[in-house]
Amino acid sequence: MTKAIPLLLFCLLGAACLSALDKASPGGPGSPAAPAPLLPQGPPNGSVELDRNGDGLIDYRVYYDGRGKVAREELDSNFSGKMDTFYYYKDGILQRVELDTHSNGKIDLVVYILDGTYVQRYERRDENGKTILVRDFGGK
Ligand SMILES: [Ca+2]
Repeated sequence: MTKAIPLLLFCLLGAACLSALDKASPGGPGSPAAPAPLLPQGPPNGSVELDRNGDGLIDYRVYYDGRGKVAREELDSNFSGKMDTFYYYKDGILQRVELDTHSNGKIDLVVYILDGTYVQRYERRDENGKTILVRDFGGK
């Protein structure tokens, strides 16, 4: 089970960010697949919403900080009508990803990102929000 989680994580992050990675390739060839904001710049202290599949429901929302850099993104990765993936940025650099992998409205996977690219640590949570697994890859 422990070995399956990184693959699951990779699939989730990868699926959620495929369109962003098509447009941007941070670090160039050979670098790990890094989530990138769909819309990295926007109105200072503003937000933008998208209906990516045209079903009339917002499935992507991005909030910007006072300098117009992305501060937070929300994504409905499976178009269920509920946001299930949340990206948190500082100075436009990805710091943390929170996922509701069971689509039940509860965060069950938290991933801490190093240098905007590498998975530094992740935590698995049960349905009560209790941390049941921690994997720390070190760094800084
Ligand atoms: Ca939609």
